[in-house]
Amino acid sequence: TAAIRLADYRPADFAIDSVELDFSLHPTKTRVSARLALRRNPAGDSSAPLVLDGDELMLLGVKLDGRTLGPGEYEATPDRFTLTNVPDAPFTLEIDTELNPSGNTQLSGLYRSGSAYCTQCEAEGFRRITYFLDRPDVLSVYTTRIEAEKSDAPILLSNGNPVEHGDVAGSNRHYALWRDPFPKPSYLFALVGGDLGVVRDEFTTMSGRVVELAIYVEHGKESRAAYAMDALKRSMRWDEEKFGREYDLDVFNIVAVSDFNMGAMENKGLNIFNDKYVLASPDTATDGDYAGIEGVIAHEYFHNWTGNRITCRDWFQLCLKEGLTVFRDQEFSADMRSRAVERIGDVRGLRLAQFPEDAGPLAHPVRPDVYQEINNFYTSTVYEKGAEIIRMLRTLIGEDNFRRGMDLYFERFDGTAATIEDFLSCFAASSGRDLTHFALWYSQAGTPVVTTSGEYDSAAQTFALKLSQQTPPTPGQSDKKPVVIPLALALFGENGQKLDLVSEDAAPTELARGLIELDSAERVIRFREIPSRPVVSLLRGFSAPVRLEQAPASEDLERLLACDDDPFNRWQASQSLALRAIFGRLETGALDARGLSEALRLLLAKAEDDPALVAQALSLPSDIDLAREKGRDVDPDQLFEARMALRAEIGRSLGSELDAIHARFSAAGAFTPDAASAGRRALRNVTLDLLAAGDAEKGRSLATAQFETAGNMTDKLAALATLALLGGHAREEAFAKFYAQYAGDALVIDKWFSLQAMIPEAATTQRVLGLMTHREFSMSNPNRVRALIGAFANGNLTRFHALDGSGYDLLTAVVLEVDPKNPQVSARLLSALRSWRTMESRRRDLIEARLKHIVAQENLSADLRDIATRALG
Ligand code: B3K
Ligand code: ZN
Repeated sequence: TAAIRLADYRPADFAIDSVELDFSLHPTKTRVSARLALRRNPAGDSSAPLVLDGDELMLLGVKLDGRTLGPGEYEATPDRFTLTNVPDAPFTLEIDTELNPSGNTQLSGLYRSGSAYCTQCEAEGFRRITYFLDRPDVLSVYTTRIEAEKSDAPILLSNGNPVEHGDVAGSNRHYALWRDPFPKPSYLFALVGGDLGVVRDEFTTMSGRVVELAIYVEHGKESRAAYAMDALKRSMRWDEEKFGREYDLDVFNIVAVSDFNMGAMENKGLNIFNDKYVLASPDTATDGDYAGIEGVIAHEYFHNWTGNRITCRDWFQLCLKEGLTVFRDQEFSADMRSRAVERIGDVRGLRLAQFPEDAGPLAHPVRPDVYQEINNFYTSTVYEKGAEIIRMLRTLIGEDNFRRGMDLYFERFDGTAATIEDFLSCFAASSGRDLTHFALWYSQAGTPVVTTSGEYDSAAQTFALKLSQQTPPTPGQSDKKPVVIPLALALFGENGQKLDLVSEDAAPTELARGLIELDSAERVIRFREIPSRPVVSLLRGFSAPVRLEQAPASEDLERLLACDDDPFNRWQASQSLALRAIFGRLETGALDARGLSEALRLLLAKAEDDPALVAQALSLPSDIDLAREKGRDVDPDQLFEARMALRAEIGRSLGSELDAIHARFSAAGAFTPDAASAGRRALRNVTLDLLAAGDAEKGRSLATAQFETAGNMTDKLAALATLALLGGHAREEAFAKFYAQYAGDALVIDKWFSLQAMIPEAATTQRVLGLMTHREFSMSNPNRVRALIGAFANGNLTRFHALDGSGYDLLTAVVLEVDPKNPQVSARLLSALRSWRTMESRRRDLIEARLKHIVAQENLSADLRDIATRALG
C-alpha cells in the first residue's frame, strides 16, 4: 500500500450534510441502509468523480435521487464505490449493504462482544459499515434507526438524543430512533444493541440543564459501575469549572463491553468502553484499576469538546485531540488525587513507553508526516508526549494565557476539523508570543538530551551553570535542531535553604519564575551572590520531556531527597540514587547502597506525612527503566541480577523500619478507593515487597497471611505478586486458590494470567505455553491476549529475552496466529520489540531473524507488516 503524506492533504471533493442510517440487526446478516445527502464541496475538485471508501463491504443496491442504479452506472468493489456521472446539484445516494457482525474478528466496524452488537469506527471502521467519505474532515448530522429482535436486543443505542422507539407491527422486533444534532465525522458514529443491565443517574449542568446519564454493563455487574458513574459526574463538573465546558446533549451513555481493541472510545453521546475501564469493586479491582477508570472515564468525556466538537482535519493531527485530552485527564486526576503522585506516575509511564519508542526504529514526530497504517499511530508519542507539549506550552505562557488561549480555541474552531497550526494560533494570540520555534516539538522526533554542569567560584561567590541540548537522530530525521525547553530550576544552599536567583545572563521573568528557557544548543548562566557551592534542582516537576544528563554527587542527591520542595525532584533523587547503586554494581561488582538506604530511612520516619509519595520513592527502577538508562548492549540477566541485589540490600538494611510500616499501615475499616487510602495501601505493599527481598522466609509468611486475610483486591494481588517472586509451594497454592475463587470473573482472571507470565524464572516460558491451552485462555479476546502474552513480552525482560530465543519464538507464533483475526492486536504485540537494537548482539541477532521471518510471510495484515518493516528499517 502507498504511504499517506501530510503534504498531500486536499479537502474532500464532496460534502455529506446529513446521513440517515437504518440498521436491521442480525448475527450474520445485518442490513444497513444509508441515505447520504451529498453535494460538491466548493473547496474540492469540481470535476472529480465521487469515490467512497469501503472495507470488506457487500453491496446490495444503490439509488441516486430515488432511482435504482444499474450495474453499469457505478463501480463497486468491497473497498471502494465510484460514481463517475455526478449530478451538478445536491443529490441523495441510498446505499444498502449487508454485514456479518459475528464474523468480524477485527473488532473494527460493527461486531459482537458476547451477545451484544457494538461498533468501533475510529480510525477507519465506518467504511466497514457502509461506503462513505471516511475521513475526519467530512462532518455530517446523523439520524440512526436500529431494529432488532426484542428478546436479543432490548437495548438499542446510538449517538445523540433518543427520538422515538416502539414495536415493529406484526413481528417480535422493535426499533429505536436516535438523532445527533451535532455535525460529526464518521469515526464518532456508534451503535449498540443487546441485553444489558443499566445504572442510571443524572447531572445538572452549569446552565441548569438536566442530563440523563446511563452506564450499560453485563447483567449482574451493575454494582461495579458505581465508581465509573461517580467519576463521570466529577468529570462533568470539573470541565465546567476548569475549562468552562458544558455538556451539550440530553443524554450521555456509556456501554462496557469485554471485547475491545483499546481502552475506550469517545463516540458522541455514546462512549463505548473496554469493561476493564468501567467495572470495579473492592474485591475485584486494585487501586490502580480505580485510578485507571477515573482517568479513562474523564478522558473520553473530555473528548466531547477536545475531539468531538472540535475534531481533526486529518489523522496527522491526531495529537490535536489526543495530546490535549490526555493533558486534560492528567490535570483532572491531579485535582482529584495527589498532584505530585500523579505527576510521578505520568512521568514513569512516559519514560517506560514513550522514551523507548522515541529512541528506536518506531520513533515518529508527535505529528507524523507520513504513515502506512493509521492504527499504528495511536502511540505513546502521540498521546503522552503530545500531552507533555501542551504542558510545556502552559508552563511557558502561564496559566492565564493558557486558559484564554483554550477559550479562543473553542470560540474559533467549534464545529470544525482543525489543525495544530489552528490550535497554536490561539495561544500565540492569547500570550502575544511567537510560537513558531516551539512548534518544532510537533514535527521533530526524538528525546532531547539536556546536559548540565556547574562551576562554583567561592572567591567570586558565583555559580556558572552550563546547559546544552542535543537530540539524537531518528528514522528519516538525521539533523536535529534545538527545541524550546522550559527548565524549571532552583538552587539550594548549605542548609537546604532556597537561594535567590540573581544573574545578568537570564531574563528577569526567568529568574522570578525559576524557569530557564533553553532554546539554543548551549547556554551558560552565571548566578551571583551564591554563598557556598549550591545543590541544583533542575527539570523540576519534569518541566519538559527530555533526558537529563548531569552528574551530581551522591551527597547532592541525598540532600535533594531531604530538602527539595519540589516533590517530583525529591522522588527523582531517590531514583537517581538507586540507578547509581545498580550501575555501580554492574561496573565494579560491588553494591554500595548506603546513601540510598539512609535517605530512605529518613523518608520512612516521616511516612505518615505522605505515604503515597514515600511509596513511590521506595519503588525502585524496573528492568525496563534500567534497560532504557543503559541504552545499548543490554543484557537483561545482568540488569535483573543487579536490581535484585539492590532490593535485597534495601530490604535487609531497612528491615525493622519496613516491618513497622507494614504492621502499622495494615488495612483497618472498610475499603474506600480514595487517593489517601490507596497511598497507605501502596506504601504497605511496597514494604512487603522489600521485606520479602531482604528475608524470603519472613516475606513468605507475611505475604501468605496477607493473601489469606486481604479484604480487597489491592492487598490480595500485592501479596500474590510477592509470593510469585518467592516461588515454591506457597506460590503454587496461592495461584490455585486465587483461580478457584475468581474463575469466570474475566477481569480478575486477567490478573492471574499476567502475574504468572511475569515470574522471572526459567520455567515461565513453559508455563505461559501451558496457560495458552487453559480453558479460560482465548486468542480472540484482546484483554486476555494482552494479559498473558503482553505481560510476558513487556513485563518479563529476562524470560522474554532468554538466550535460547524461546521467548521470541513464543511472541512470533502468537503474533502470526492473531494477525489474520485481529491485526490491531498483532501489530501492538509486536511493538514489544521496539527497542531491539539496544540489546546485546546475540539477542539482537535472534530478534532480527524473527522479524525477517515475519516480514517474509505472504498474507500479513497491513498493520503488522508496517510495524515489522519499520522495526527492521
Ligand atoms: N480515540 C480512541 C482511540 C481509537 C483508537 C483506534 N485504533 C480512544 C481515546 O484515545 O480516547
Ligand atoms: Zn483519546
